[in-house]
Amino acid sequence: AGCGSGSSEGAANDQLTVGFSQVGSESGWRTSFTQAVQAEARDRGIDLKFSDAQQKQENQIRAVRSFIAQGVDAIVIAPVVETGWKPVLTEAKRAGIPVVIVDRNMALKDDSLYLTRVASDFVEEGRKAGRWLMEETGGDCDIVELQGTVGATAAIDRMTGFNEVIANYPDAEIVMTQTADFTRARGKEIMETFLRAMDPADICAVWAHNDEMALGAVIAMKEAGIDPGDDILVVSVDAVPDIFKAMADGDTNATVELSPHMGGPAFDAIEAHLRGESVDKLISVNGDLFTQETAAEEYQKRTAG
Ligand code: GYE
Repeated sequence: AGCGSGSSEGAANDQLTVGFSQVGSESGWRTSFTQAVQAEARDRGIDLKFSDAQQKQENQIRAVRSFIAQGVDAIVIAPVVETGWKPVLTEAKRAGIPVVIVDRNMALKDDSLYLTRVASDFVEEGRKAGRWLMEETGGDCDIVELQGTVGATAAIDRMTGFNEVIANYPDAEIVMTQTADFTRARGKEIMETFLRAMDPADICAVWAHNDEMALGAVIAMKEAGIDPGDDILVVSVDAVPDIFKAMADGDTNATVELSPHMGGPAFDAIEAHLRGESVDKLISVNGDLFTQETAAEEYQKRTAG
């Protein structure tokens, strides 16, 4: 609303301004998520103030304070890590600005500090990856793990879900684990250190908390003369287009989808709240596991147009 000379004062005043503090651009999934939120805002005529935190919480806190100072109508935060949010959310609350948490979570005792959270069940994503791997290997598998960002819900919970499943299999074990910060470059580096630290023939699978790190690990394995997807299985989370290409090529084996379309539900909640309606405290999105079987077809679908 509110464009052109014919627009009434009312229409211009109606336009919502929303501040969005995003984690960064560490992964393909993150980029899709940013683009999806921006497209959704555009479709609704929302004025979106976008801020990229480059994976640093202090940048996010600064951005949120600046949104408060600008008097935005609402703030959407995709937090880097879980802890440390209470002070700035209290400031937003005092200013009467609703906050929606998207994607990763915040550790908050007081749920009046936010309006709602839009997220997937990261524990379940970890379980799905674990179940697939246990089925594939008959529960006999020495696993190396590439963890996401330390302190981030997506890393903590995916690890929890996966470990919960493999705990039921005495011959399945995480033999090495390290954070690679959700990036491809770090995924490659850490995989290289794993391959140096043990005999690659003893590694059954790579479990990566996101596709991006899995893709980095694939490069490391190829450079070491290993056939990823075959000599060493690879399972990850996100379902970005690149991983479907890798699966179609036989380089990785399975991924759990995480929808990047969380902007719509977040804006719905903000709009409902501003109309005076009540909003649920959690809005869930869910995804399935995909394998090589449908990868070529999925890749086509997801990259067409
Ligand atoms: O899986 C990863 C991104 O928080 C769920 O962050 C998100 C994760 C996602 O960098 O690719």
